[in-house]
Amino acid sequence: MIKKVLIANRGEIALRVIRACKELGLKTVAVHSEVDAEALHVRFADEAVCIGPANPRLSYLHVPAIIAAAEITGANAIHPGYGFLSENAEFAETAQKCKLTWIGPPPDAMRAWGDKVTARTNAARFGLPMLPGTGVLQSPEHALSEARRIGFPIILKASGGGGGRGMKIVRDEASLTAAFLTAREEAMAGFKNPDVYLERYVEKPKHIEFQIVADKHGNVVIAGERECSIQRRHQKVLEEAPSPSLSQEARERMIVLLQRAVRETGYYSLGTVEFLMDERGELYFMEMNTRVQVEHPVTEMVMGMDLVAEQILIANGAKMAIEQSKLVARGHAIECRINAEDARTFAPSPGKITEYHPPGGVGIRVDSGVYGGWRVPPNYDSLLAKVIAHAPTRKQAIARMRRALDEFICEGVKVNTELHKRILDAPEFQKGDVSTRFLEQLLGT
Ligand code: MV4
Repeated sequence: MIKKVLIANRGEIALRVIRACKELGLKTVAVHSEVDAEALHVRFADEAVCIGPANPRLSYLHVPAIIAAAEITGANAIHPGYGFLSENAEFAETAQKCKLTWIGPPPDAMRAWGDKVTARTNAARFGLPMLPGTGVLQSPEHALSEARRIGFPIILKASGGGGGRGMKIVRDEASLTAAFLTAREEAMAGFKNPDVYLERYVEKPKHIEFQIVADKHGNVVIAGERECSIQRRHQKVLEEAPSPSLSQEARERMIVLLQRAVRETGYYSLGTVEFLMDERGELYFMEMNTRVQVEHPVTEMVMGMDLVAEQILIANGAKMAIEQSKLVARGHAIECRINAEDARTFAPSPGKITEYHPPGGVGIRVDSGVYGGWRVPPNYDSLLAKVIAHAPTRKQAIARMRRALDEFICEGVKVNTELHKRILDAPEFQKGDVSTRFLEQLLGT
């Protein structure tokens, strides 16, 4: 039985996990780097252990230090949050060997979905809709014959990549060989795996992802989908649930397919299946993320569930109480990621927060890891807080978010609240018809 959870993360997600643990009556252990000694997750955990210097390789990514911290404090479970070690199957396996309950999926499943070529094979086997594409490309000649079969433009992707890393768009035969060879080299350098594959390229896709919740007893629910098209350089900026672009018929069809696929694989814990939607409204499998996502609160708000609590209970072997038929989105939720960054250059803006006043009021939730007087360190990503607005309709959720952003006070560091207001005010956004190109169009870049 899980009694004490070590949270191998920092910032708002560490706090989010601590909150779930407290409500479940579990003790919590925070780990932190030297520059995070005064961070909020350290203050709110029952115990805290300093695991190394600011450099994440020597602290939040340093497996022996994290395992030792669990040992010293008597923690018997590990929650990895998102980022850092959350999708590292070796870390999950090491934790299990050390008799720590891994609050996540089976390590073998993490490994299989983490390899994008294997993931494609699995998704196709379960009957998920796929873009025309290939397995591992063996040579420039192989790449060329496959690209001709599929038709240009194509996109080369690294099997070890994901989340937009290691991709190359190729528009004609003449550029393919060079692109293939460079892609292999970059994949080897970046992911220690030279394998690349190709897919038909979709010019102006939408990004829609489905939330999986599955227990160890074969119970699987799909907690609807999120619209995540508003992003910059593969960093999501604003997400919503449900997606304004998905018909109820398409949603129901995908839920049936995913439920069967997840049940057949024996996958458990949380998971997110990412799809591209093309200009014709067709969905295609992209990748599966085997962790809790930054944007999970929009699903929680519309579904009225605590995904992190479910994840912990599932790791503990509990049978899920939720039924698919009861999971109908109630209203609409929008999340704005508040980053410490320069409005013009998007460069990180670390420093001391001199004044901090998060919004509140009906239908507003703020998940944040900061407070007034705290110094935002320059060593980690720039996410300070997530503002989530929940309302009966999308239009009301937009108005509520606009009001909340007007209340948001954060002085001392630069924040991106004005960017969010521009998005909310854009007619295309208000129509609910935005692609992954929306933000570059809005910014004129
Ligand atoms: C694509 C694509 C177009 N066609 N695949 C980027 C993240 C990774 N999960 C997949 N990505 C893409 N794959 C094909 N065949 C365009 C993207 C893409 C993208 C996808 C989702 C959200 C934002 C994106 C931004 C640029 C490119």
